Amino acid sequence: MTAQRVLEAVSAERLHGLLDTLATFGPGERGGMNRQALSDEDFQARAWLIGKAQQLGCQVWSDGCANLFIRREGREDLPAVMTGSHIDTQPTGGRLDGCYGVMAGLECLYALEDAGIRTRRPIEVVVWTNEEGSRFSPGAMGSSAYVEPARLAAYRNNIDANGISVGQALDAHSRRFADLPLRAKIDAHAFVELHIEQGPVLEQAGIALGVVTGIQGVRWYQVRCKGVSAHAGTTPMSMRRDALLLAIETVSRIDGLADRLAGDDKRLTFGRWSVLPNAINTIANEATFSIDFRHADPAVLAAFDEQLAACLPLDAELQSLFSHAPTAFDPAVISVLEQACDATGRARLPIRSGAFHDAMYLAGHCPTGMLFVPSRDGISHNPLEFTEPAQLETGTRALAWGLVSLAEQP
Ligand code: HGY
Ligand code: MN
Ligand code: MN
Repeated sequence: MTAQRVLEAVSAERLHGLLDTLATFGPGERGGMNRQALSDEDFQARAWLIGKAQQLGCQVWSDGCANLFIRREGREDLPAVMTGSHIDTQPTGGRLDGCYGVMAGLECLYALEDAGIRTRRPIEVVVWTNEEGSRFSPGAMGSSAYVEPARLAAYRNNIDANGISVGQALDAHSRRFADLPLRAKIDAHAFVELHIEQGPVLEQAGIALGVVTGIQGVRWYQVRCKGVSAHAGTTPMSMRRDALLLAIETVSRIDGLADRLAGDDKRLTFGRWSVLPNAINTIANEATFSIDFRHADPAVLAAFDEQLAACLPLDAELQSLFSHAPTAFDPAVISVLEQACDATGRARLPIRSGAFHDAMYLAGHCPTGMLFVPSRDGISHNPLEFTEPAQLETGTRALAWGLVSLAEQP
């Protein structure tokens, strides 16, 4: 069967070579990655990837949000089967988050060439811009702008920590890749994203493949607590308004709210802080922190939204940075991906994603599904992020089978 031939044409050596080369662009500390969205390192990685794709005979497009579409034509001009993920990383990220899904997709195109197979439908490998949201908010920016282009205008005004706007970074991308044709949103037959689990479930179950049922919802906020800067040595405690102490008390109240609403399912993170003036001997007049809250139940997310403000000091500033509802993937795509896992001969497990992915937006555009491979010790967003090479190969083989099966559908 065609899908099986492509599965067997996947080359482990070529896959790991692609991952190793991609990892040379934007190396971070301790063997990890720091390839921020639309940075020079991101542009270098994109230039390399575009060159590989064009050598493979693929056409490459971009769009207003610098998403990259690597297209291998089919026998018929039908809506494509799309796969892909992101290549921007966390500041102290790993080599696989996002990158694995893009490289595995490219490897599937190589395997199709080696197998001499032209699928009925075109197949596209996509690089979605700024999925991590660590340089620019919101996360999953490229995929969200793709499915709803009207979002892009507002995104272009968002700025990074150095005051550079998304618009400036996107315009730099347009200049750097001026000869890439631009393409607006088109119909797609299906979208499949292969990704590392980034959690402990598959490893603890001893199972090599996850068929993802959906993604929990996410809320990102920023809170700014205000105080009065004053001398650390002379100001009696009773006369202080220390913004950082206010923030710490506020964090404790938000933690209590999340405990009440989510119990053991709580996923609450205060990951990004800034304290001003950030001087040893001056009382902070401003303490700003981020909130990342996740849950699978829309009612819990709504309750968090409603009750959050009551946790804050009256003069605190609260800003919503990003929000996405829980996502359920398409049953027909899930069924194909289950068969794809079975074609590898390895066990599979249904699993809900704790992390968000570009697939959460594509699910609103076309039938969508995801595949997971295990993460060692459940670690991700950390240079220690690791998946056994054989598991990366198995995931790629399942992806190949699934893509070809979908691309042969009428
Ligand atoms: O934050 C997330 O869930 C994703 O890994 N960017
Ligand atoms: Mn990711
Ligand atoms: Mn990530």
